[in-house]
Amino acid sequence: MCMSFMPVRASIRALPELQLRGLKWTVAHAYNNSPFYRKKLDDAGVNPSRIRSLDDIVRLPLLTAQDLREDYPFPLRSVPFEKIVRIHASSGTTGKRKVLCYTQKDIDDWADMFARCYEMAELTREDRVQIAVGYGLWTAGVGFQMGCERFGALVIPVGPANAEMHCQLLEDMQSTVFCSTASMALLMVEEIERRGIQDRIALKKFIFGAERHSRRMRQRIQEITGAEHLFDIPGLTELYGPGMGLECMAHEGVHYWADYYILEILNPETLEPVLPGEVGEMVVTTLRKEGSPLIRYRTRDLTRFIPEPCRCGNLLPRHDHILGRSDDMFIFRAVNIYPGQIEHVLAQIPGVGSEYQVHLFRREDGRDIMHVKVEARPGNGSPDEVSHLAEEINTEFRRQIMVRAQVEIVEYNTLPRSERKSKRVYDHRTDD
Ligand code: DLL
Repeated sequence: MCMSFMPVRASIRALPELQLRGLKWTVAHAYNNSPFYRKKLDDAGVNPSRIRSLDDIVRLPLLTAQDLREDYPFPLRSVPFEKIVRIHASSGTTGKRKVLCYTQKDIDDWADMFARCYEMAELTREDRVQIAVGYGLWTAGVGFQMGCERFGALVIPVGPANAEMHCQLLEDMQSTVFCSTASMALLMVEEIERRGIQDRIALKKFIFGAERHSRRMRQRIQEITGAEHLFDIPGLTELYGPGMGLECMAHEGVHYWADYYILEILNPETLEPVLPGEVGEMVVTTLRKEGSPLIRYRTRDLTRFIPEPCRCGNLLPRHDHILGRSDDMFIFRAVNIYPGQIEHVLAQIPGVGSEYQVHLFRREDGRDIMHVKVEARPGNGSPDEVSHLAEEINTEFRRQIMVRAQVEIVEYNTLPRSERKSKRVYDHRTDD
């Protein structure tokens, strides 16, 4: 049996005390060791000695991705260089990368948190874990690997190699767990189906994250492989990397590691806490991170707390899947739309496949047009079926999102598949 990385009942009872200790430590550590944080806290008129209860967290100033970019190349660094053993960076589509520093203790804490993910997914040391996410500056590959080694299962560290190599290893190594981005999981199972090797592989579980996935994607993955469990895994570079929580065996949301970070959910406009169960932006404060601690970091990710006790029996608190990002929202004819709403509508319509794309155009007369390409499910291709499907999608868009779109049904497997994070919304309104 593996050693347990899960906190026991007594330590859950002591969680508020542990969080307060961690919060006080983090604020003092950042204030005393990072000129950036010292200035930020001084500007906000907060002295670390004023943090006396968990409620005092709201006095602390919020931190944004912009702050990290301005303090480039070592933002938030709160230890001398001799204590830093590694950096990671997010790819940063806009401007400078976000670079984060790790001490050896940070790396160990991250490995322990990730080992807890595998424990929660009920792996054993007999499991063989094929890792299909990128290694390097990105936190993904090394995160999945370290956690697996700490847990004690066998790692097959492939990275996002070609589907050929993955399929061969799935057969030869008889891998039981596949770890990837959500897009890569879909791409792989479609390849497994195309090759007809379902009976020659031993996959039982998928752990995927790095981007949102739809119910349809889950269905396809389970249909093709017969996998028993699929687990959504969240994480971000700023907060160690992947493995900051995991969807549980009851598949009702994500348990997160409240003994390593405090999660607040704020209304992104008023920046006030939302009511329990309401959707808002995830704001995180680390409790033990040395290299680049986070104090009230605005992640831009949207979710909600799930306040009820979980059926799976795990006592750690829960949030819902990440429902979108506050900066993913686009405005179409004065309606605010999140890609998640589009997915939600599509997921309700039988006959729709797992991929879609939204293209936004502006006509010469200034009117905006939304063109949605939707893949049909395999075998739903007759002209009658196609026109019926397009009509149904259009009706539901009008009813549920209150927009009128041009819907084009395309054949299954014609929209691009990605090994990394997929882009599904293309706004051409600002193209020249
Ligand atoms: O994507 C870390 C990761 C790698 C997580 C592999 C899980 C698996 P970044 O590149 O810094 O880190 O991107 C972080 O990706 O703020 C979310 O917007 C999004 N994201 C990550 N996991 C999920 C998920 C990695 N499970 C950003 N569901 C985050 C939805 C996710 N979005």
